Amino acid sequence: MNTFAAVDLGASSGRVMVGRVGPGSLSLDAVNRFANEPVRAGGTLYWDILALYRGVLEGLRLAGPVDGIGIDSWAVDYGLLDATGTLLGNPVHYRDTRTEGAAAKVAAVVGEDQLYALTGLQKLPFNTIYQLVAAAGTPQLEAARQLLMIPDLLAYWLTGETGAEFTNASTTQLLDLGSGGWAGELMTALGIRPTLFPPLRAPGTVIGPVRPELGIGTPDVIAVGSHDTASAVVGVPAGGDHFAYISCGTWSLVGVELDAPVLTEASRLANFTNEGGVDGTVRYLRNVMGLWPLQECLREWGAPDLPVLLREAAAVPAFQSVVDLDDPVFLPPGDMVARLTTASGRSSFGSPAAVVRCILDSLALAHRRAVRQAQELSGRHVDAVHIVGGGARNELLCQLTADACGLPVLAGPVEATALGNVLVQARAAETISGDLSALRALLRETQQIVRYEPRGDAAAWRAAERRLEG
Ligand code: LFR
Repeated sequence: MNTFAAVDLGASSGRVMVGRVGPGSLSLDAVNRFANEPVRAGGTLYWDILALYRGVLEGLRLAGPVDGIGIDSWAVDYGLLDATGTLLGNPVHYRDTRTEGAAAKVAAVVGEDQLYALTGLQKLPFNTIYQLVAAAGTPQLEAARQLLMIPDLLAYWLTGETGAEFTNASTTQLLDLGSGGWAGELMTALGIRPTLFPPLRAPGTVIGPVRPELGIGTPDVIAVGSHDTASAVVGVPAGGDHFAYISCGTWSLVGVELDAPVLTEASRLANFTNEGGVDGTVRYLRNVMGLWPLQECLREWGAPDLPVLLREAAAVPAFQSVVDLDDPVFLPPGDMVARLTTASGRSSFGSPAAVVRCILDSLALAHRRAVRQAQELSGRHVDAVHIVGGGARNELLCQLTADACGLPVLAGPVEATALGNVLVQARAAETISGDLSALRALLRETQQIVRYEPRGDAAAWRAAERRLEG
């Protein structure tokens, strides 16, 4: 039996978990949970990276002796280091509006179809490529000598080693899908210095031992699927290939796992992405707005009791209002109830429960659309939908998603990301062995999964979808 610490940073909270792994056994305990509270200063929205690092260090201290440490976080964001390796300012939050207009600047240099053929990525306004184009010419970027993605930055502080973990690097839209290396020519054409980017490292490689002066021992930091969604997909307890997954938290990442990318024009227009996964897999998926609108409403309402609100929402009649959650109008923080009200075409919702019902009906519809499109565009037929992450706890959402998709939903584990992180470390340390299907078999043996059968009225969901499209 070996022990591994998983550092998992999400957009609203971070945690350090300890996984105990042996052949046929896998358990996970949280040793530290901490809020991730972005800060707006001087008009820019930043991540509070030092508060996150403090939470990580405290968690690693509480974890005690471990056989490895793996770090994952949300994607696309980065810190810049100067020539001495010092962080140049706080990393900017991907929801900051600085990227407005950047996509047009990129499109003027490289066509959107060419960019898709090269990188396979969906166009999200906050991809690293657009953030760097938006930051062009700033003294900070001029002074930068290295760019480290968030998990790589934390690994650098822990070990002194720099590098770019592959799955997360694939979300920058600066990776060449064909060669699997950095897209140097693309960078140069856009005025982005290729020398900023450190060499790539594959999930499962040892980054280096923790520096002794940190006082937490000297376990190895091991590269995992450092994009949280890459680790979450490892943590999907599916048997076989015919499944769709929804990694559901702040975002819903909805898709299928493939061996090769889908680069058709239809795929590009549907904004499906081909992110790099663990073991050479492709995360073929679409970003759906997820629980973010609900999280923002809860913040606005002063954090009411969610289980009570969800029970009330379950009693609200379905489809009173549906909105298109894919609309970028919902991306930034603040005023979420007002934005939902405008989008719904109503003068008011009348109650928080009605707002919540609107969000969950709309999210289930968005899940339905993405699961269908993933199958049509990839040719992969699915016969079940796995929901992992915090959303797996939301019974109403799981049931509505089963109803909307007309497929069974298998919900759990909630901590799929940390489990995926731990499993990749355990395999690298040779505590366990096998391919992704062997890792998933271990998850099925050890983790609780709740099954929701589709109920009711397929015609009502079709009608709701048409209402949204019309
Ligand atoms: C989920 C996630 C998504 C990515 C978004 C922004 O936490 O990593 O996969 O598109 O956050 O980084």
